[in-house]
Amino acid sequence: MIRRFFLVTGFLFFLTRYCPAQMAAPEPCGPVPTENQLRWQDMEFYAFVHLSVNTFTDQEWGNGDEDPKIFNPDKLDCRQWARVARDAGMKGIILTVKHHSGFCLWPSKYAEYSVKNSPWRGGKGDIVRDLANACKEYGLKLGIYLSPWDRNSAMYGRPEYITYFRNQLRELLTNYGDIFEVWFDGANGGTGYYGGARETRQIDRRTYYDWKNTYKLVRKLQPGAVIWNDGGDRGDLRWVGTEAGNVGETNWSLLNATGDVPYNMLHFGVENGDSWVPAEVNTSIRPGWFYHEYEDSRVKSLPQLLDIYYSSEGRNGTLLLNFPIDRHGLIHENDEKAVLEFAEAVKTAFAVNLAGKAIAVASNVRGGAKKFAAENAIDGNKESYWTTDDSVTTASMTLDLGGSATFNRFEAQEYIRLGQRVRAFKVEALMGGEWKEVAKGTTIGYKRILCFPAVKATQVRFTITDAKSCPVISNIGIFNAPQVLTTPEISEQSDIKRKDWKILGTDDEKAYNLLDGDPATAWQQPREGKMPVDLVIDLGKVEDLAGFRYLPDQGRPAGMITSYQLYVSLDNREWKLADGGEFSNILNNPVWQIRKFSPVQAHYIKFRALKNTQNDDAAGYAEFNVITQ
Ligand code: FUL
Repeated sequence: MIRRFFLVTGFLFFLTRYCPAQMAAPEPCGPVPTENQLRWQDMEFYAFVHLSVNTFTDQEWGNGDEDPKIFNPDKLDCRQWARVARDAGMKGIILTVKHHSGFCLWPSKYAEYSVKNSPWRGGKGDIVRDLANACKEYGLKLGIYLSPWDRNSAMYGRPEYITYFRNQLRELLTNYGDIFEVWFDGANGGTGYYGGARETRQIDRRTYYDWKNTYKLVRKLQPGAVIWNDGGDRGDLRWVGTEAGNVGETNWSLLNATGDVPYNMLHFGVENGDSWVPAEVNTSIRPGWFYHEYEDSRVKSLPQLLDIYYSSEGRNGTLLLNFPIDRHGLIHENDEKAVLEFAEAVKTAFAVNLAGKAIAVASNVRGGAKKFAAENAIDGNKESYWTTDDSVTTASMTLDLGGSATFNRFEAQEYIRLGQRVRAFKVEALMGGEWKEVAKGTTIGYKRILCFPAVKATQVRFTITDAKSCPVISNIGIFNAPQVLTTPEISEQSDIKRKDWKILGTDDEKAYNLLDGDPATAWQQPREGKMPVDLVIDLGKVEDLAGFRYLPDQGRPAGMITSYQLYVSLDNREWKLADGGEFSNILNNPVWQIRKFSPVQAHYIKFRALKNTQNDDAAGYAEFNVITQ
C-alpha cells in the first residue's frame, strides 16, 4: 500500500516536473480584465458621433433653450455613418443621444425636448432607432452617450432629475438591442436654461447622481456593456485626461477603485492600482466635437491621424474617433476622405508581418514546454503565448528573419487575461554582425507599437528588461510602414497681419506674446481685482470685422476664458457689443475658439473675459486674432 502510494505520487511529481504538456500556466498578476473589458479592448477602433440642436447654432454646448424647430437635418442618413465607420475598420459607433443641451435624439416618452418636437421627419423620427438598424446592417456595435448634465431640464439639480435620467437610460437600454458602451460625460452643473429658470446650478458630482444605483441598472439591462464615466464613480474604462488624442507612453491599465484621480493617473494609469480600468483615447477628427462649417478646412491630416493612432492604439489604448455630423445629418465628405485615407495607411503599414515567417527562440521557456514556446508569439493566434518560468522577469526572444529585411515598426502584445506585467523592454537588430538597440519602451499591455527610423537587419531581439512577474507575450509584429510626408499647416486666409496692433493699458512686453503667432508663448494678464478683465487692442486702422479667434494659454489650465463679450469701437470711447457667449469645453479641449458675427467696423476691440474655468479672475491668451470680411 505504502509502496503504491509512493509510486503514484512519484509518477505525478514526474509528470508535473518533467512532462512539459502538464506545465501549468502562470498565475494572474494583479487585477485582470473582465470579459466585457476584454471584448471592448479587442474592438480597438470605433466611432463617436456628435449631433444635437447646437449643430445648428454653431456651438459646442447647447444652452438648453435652443428651439427644437432648428433641428432639421435634411439628409440625415445613419447608414452613411455606418458605412464610413465600417469602411474605416471601426467596430462600433457611440452616439450622443443626449448632449448637455438636453435635446434627445430619440422620442423619449419622458421628454418634450426631443426630435418629436422638431420638424425632422415631421416629428416622427428616431435617430437611435435608425442608427441601431444601420449598425446591425453594417456589423457594428452600438454605444450611447447620455449626458448627466441637462441644461434644458427644470429638474436638473433636484433629486427628481435622477429618476428622469434613469427613466431615459432604461428606455435606451431596453428598446434598441445590445449596447456595448455607455458614456457618462463628466461636464456637470453651471449655467443653463433649466426650464426657464436661466440660472447657475451646481451639484456635488460625488453624491448627486447616485452612480451606484445607476450602474446597477446598466448591469441589469445590458450585462455586456462597459461603462465610461469621468465625472463620478469609477466605471470600467477611464478617460486619459486629454481630448487631444494621446495617452501616456507608459500606460498601465490599472487604477485604484477609490480616491482622487489626478491627470497623471488618468494619463499613465497606476502601476500598482487595485482595479483594471483601461484607457480609451477620445478625440475628434476636427478641432471641435460638433460641426462648424469653419472647420471644414481643419480636418485632421493623415500625419496627425497617424500620430494619434500610434499614441492611442499603439500605447495600450483604444481609439474613439469623433465625427461631427453636419447640418445635413451626414459625415462631411472631408471627414470621410480623411478617415478612409487614414484607415488605408494603417492597413498598408501593418499588411506584412515580418515576424510571421521568422524562427523564434527564447532565452527561457516556461518548463521548456512547447505550449509556452516563443513561436506562440508569432503564430497569429492571440490565445497562445510565450511565457517563462515564474522566477524569470527578464528574458529575450530572438527572431531570425531568414534573410535581411527592412523595418521601422515593432509591435508587442501581452496576454492581458493574466494581467499587465511588463515595465520595460528594448528592441535590438542584428546589423552587419552586430546587435544595435533600435527602440525601447516601458509598458506593453494589450498592444504597444514602437516607431523608429527604418533599419535593415537579419535578426531582431526583443528583451523584457523589467517586469512585475514572468512576462506573458501573445503577439510580436515587425513591419515596414511607408513613410508619410507631412503637409504644411494652411493658415487662415481671413486673418489680418497684426504687426501694427497695440495692446492698450499695459506696459507688460509679454502681452505681445498673444500676437506673435507662436501658440507656445502666452500672456497671463496681471490680475487687478475681479472679473471682468478686458483686453483692449488698437488695430492701427479701421477694419471690417466679421469675427475673432482666441487660443487659450496652452500651459493649461491658467486663465482659460469660458464666458466672454467682444466690443468694438471707432474712437476708443464709444463701444458697441459685437458678440458674446461661452467657450464651452475649453478646459478639456483647449483649441482655437472661432467666433463669427455680423460684419462691423472697428478700429479698437475690447475682448472682455467674464468667467474662466478656475473661477479665479485670471485671463490668459496664447493667441488672439480677428477675422475680416
Ligand atoms: C466633453 C464634452 O463636454 C464635449 O462636449 C464632448 O461631448 C466630449 C466628448 O466630452 O467632456
